[in-house]
Amino acid sequence: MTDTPTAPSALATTPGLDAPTWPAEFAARYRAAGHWRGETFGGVLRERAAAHPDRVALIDPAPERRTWTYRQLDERADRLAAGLAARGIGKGDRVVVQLPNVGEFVEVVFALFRIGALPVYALPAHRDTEIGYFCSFTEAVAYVVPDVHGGFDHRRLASRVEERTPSLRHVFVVGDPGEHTALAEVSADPETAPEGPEPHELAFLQLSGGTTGLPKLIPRTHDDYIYSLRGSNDICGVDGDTRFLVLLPAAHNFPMSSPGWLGVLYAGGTVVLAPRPDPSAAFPLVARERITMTGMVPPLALVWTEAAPETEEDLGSLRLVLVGGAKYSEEAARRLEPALGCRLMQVFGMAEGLVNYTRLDDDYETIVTTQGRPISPDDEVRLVDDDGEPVPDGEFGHLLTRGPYTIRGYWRAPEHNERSFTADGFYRSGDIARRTPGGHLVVEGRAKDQINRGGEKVAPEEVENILLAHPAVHDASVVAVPDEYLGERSLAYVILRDGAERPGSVALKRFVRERGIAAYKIPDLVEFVDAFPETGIGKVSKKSLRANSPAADER
Ligand code: OOB
Repeated sequence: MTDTPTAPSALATTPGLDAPTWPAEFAARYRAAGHWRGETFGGVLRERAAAHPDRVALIDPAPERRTWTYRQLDERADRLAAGLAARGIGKGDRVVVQLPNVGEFVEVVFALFRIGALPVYALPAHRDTEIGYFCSFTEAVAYVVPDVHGGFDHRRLASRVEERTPSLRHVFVVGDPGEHTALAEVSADPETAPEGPEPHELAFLQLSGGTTGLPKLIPRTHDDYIYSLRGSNDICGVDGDTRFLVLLPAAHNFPMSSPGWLGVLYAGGTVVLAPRPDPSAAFPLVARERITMTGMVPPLALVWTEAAPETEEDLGSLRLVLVGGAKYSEEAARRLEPALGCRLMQVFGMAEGLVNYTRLDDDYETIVTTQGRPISPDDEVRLVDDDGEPVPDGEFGHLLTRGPYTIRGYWRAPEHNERSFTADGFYRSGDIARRTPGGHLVVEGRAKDQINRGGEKVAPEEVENILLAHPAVHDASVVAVPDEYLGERSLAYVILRDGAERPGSVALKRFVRERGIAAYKIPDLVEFVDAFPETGIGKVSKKSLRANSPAADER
C-alpha cells in the first residue's frame, strides 16, 4: 500500500490512547477557542490547595463526620500517589475503582490522576460479571473496594476476580482489608512520585450505559473533561460558596461532572457525600451542612418533592436542584420548585460527552418542558431521519453530536466505533429529540435498544445472555415497559425448551442474581411465551414485544 496522507477530517489515533481521538484541526480549534486550556486534574487540585489551603473541600458525614481541606486533600492525594507508584502502578495503568460515596473515593481518584493511571469507574452495584469483565478487558493492575457495603462483602468478590484475572496485582480495601491491602497503608513520601500526565492524555475510563453485551469504555481526557466542568460551572453558577451534595453514586458521570463533585472542586467549593439519597438520610444533611446545590434522577426527585412539604428539616439553604439521567415528566417538573423552594434545572447528558442544561434565566415553561441546550457553542447537534438526512426544523430526529468534550470513539472497540460514530466523527446517541424554536432540546424517546430504569441503564443483551444460560430457557428477549415511578422497568420474555419444566419467575430472577450481576439489571417482570413476534426479515421484533407487554401482573 502506498503512503497516502491522512485526510484532514480523518480520525486521529494517538498511540497509548487506544481510541480514536479528535483530528488535529478540531483540537487546534478547541484550544484556540479557549475550551482546552492545558490543565490537568492533578494540577488543578495543586493550584486550589495553594490558593485556599484551609477551605473545606470535602465532607464525608458518616459514620463519623470527616472533613478534608484543600490542603489535606492535596497532601493525601500526593502521599497516596507516591504509595501507588512505589507499588509499581504508573502512567496508563488501569485501576478499577468501585467505591460508594466515601471520602477515599475522591482521594484515590486524585492520586491516580496525579500519576496518570486511569480510574475505571465501576458502580457499587456491580458484581462478578461486570467487575470480572472490567478487570480483564482493561487488563487492570489494581482494584479498589470497600470492605463491606450494603451487606455485601467486596473483599470476597475481589478474591474471586483476582483468581481469574492474571493482570490484577493489587486489591486495595477501604476499611478492614481481610486478605488484601488496606488503602490506608498505601502511602509514601511524595518526593518519590513520578511525573504526571499531559492535558491531552487520558484521565479515566467512564462506563457507557450501552445496549450490547457489556458496557463499553469511554476514554476522557483531562482537557475535554475539565472543559465540560468549567462550562457546567458557569451555567449552574458554581463558585467557592457552593455546597454540593452528592446523592447519586459518585462514579456516575452526572454527579461527577454536571456540575458534580469534580466541577465543585474545580471552583473551590465544598462537596458533601451522601451515604444514601432518600429524604430520611439526605434532608438532615441538607439542613446540617447548609447544602446549596444537588443533582438527582427523576424518581428520586419525585420522592423529594413528596417528602419536602412534610419535613421538619430546614431545606432553606437549597438554591438549585438538577434533574436528569432519564426523562422528567412535565407534571413532576412543575411540582419541584414549589415543594423544595429552590430552582430546577433539567439536564440531559451522556457519559460519551454532550451535556444539555436548561438555563437559570430561561423562562419557567422552558425549564419544565425541555431538557436544555448544549454547554458549548462548539457542540454540534444534528437531528436526522433514518437515512441520516436532517429533519425539518422542530421535528423529531436521531440525535447525533460531536464537539469539544464528546469522544470520537470508545476504548479498544473498533467494531462498535464503526456503528456508534459517523464517518465524520458524530456520536450516534440513540436518542430521539426535537429542537424548540428557542434552541432547546426535547427528548422524545430512544431508538437504541436500552432500558432506562430511572436513570440506571440496562443493556437487554447482557441480561438475555444470562437468561440463556438457564437450562430450561430456549430463548429470551428483554424489553422496557412503562412504569409510573421509574419511567421504565424491564420485562423478560422467555421461551422454554421443549419439555422443560417451567421455573417460577422468582426462581428465574434468583438465577440471574446468582450469576453475579448488578441488582438493577435483574428483570422486574418475567413472562413466558411460545414464540417471539418477528420483523419482516425474521429478527425478534422488540417493538411488538414492547407494544404487547402486559406490563402489569407482577406489580
Ligand atoms: C447520563 O449519562 P448516561 O451515559 O448514563 O446515559 C445517557 C443517556 C442518554 O443518551 C439518554 O438516553 C438518557 O441517558 N438521558 C435522558 C436524560 N438524561 C439522560 N433522557 C431523557 N431526559 C434526560 N434529561 O444519564 C447523564 C450524564 C451526564 C449528565 C446527566 C445525565
